[in-house]
Amino acid sequence: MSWSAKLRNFLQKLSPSQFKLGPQDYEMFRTLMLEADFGPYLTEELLELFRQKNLEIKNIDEATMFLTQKLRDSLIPQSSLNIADTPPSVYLFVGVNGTGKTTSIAKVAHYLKKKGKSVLIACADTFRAAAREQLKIWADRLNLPFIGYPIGGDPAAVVFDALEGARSRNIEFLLVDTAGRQHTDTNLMEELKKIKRVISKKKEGSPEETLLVLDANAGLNAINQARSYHEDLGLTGIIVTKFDSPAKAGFVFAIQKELSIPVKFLGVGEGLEDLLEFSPDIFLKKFLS
Ligand SMILES: Nc1nc2c(ncn2[C@@H]2O[C@H](COP(=O)(O)OP(=O)(O)OP(=O)(O)O)[C@@H](O)[C@H]2O)c(=O)[nH]1
Ligand SMILES: [Mg+2]
Repeated sequence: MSWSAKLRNFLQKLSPSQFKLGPQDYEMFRTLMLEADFGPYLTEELLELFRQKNLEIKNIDEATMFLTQKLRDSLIPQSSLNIADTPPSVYLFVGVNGTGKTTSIAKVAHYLKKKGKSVLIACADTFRAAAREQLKIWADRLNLPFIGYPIGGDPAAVVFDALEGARSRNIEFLLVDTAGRQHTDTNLMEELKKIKRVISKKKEGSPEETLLVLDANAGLNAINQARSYHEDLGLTGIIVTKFDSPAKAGFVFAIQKELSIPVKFLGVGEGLEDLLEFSPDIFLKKFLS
């Protein structure tokens, strides 16, 4: 059952003529919101708002409208990609294993290419041969240049060379794939910090985007991932993948509330075209469907 259906179900139990929530109702309400992965902060804020508004809300439709508006207000509006004054703009894709980084790189490359931009794809995942192969296949399909090192190579060195390559060929966008890693793995997070440092040292102000890729199915753990990655790397944006699955990615509300990181794209499938620019309306529509 969708969250909004559950919400409606719950509200319907209340007497329509005397629309007023008691302490027990608030507890049920709290559970409902935590179930939607809103996280404790937003949940308490919404409850408080509802409490203040309680007497003014006369029926279920009004209650639903009130909540929908509050949810919309808590989302950061559409935010475009950061572009470097001097090309290339460097976009670093990071995240835990299997969230959809490599696929998202292919989609973003396709998105930029359609806008007539030149793109270089670099593989800074030197752990798995398959990772390099996977990205290379996408680059070939897109007919875009690719740079990758053999297994065991230094991922920071790939980035160094890729930046040189992009500059010498006047390429506007450099998209860098990285190996998946748990936010709790200190050594691997240090490696990512190093990759980022190498980029910043070689090109001031870069990377223009450090994008955390989050799986819509991650639940509240997504908030921990975002918090840790943001602390270590300073994120500029989030891509929520697998938004085509039944998962509603309610954690987006919590992340935006706590960390104020914009969501730049939604991944809605495995194909190149399955990428949507984020907008609160699109997100809410699916969320409330
Ligand atoms: N349905 C759906 N599947 C997706 C989406 N994005 C990625 N996938 C699938 O998720 C799986 C993992 O995607 P990858 O792009 O390989 O993930 P990754 O983050 O690069 O994985 P690692 O490099 O191993 O950490 C693949 O089967 C993708 O096709 C999406 O938006 N929707
Ligand atoms: Mg990958």
